[in-house]
Amino acid sequence: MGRKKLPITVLFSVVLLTLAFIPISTQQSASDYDPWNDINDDGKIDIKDVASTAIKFGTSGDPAKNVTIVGYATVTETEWITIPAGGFHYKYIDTQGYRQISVGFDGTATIPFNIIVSWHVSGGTYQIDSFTNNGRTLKVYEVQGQRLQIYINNLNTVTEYIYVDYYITA
Ligand SMILES: [Ca+2]
Repeated sequence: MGRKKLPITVLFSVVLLTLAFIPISTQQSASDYDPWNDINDDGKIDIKDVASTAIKFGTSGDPAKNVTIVGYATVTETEWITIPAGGFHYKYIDTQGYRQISVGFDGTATIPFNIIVSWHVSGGTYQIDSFTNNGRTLKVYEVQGQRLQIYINNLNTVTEYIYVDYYITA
């Protein structure tokens, strides 16, 4: 056995001895399950979690934990947009940290709305889609940028309205 492994072995032995002296009356454990102690996330605290901690004994660093939040992982929003004759509207949706976005367009105009969708990344923007909308159009995109940029052009000679709704998933 190398000198380096000795402190871990000693610590491991102490942990095993401690476990041996925990009252057996509770059968499984002296306290309730705590997911923060379940190092390998297999739903039970056992010797594998103890071993994993023992290996890291003596190390130090930033205690902030990288976690996945369950629930609240989606964003839903709807908006009525008014666009004057011959005008346009830019809509920006922040998608940083999300996986997928679904965008719905609801508008009826004599001449359909002209819509251009782009991703904004730190280096600039790049177009991913271009279509006309008259009625309901639903688009689904995998997140490939920090924000989705939607350009809507009203080609009519009167003010038109379009309803935009979106749903972002983590
Ligand atoms: Ca475990």
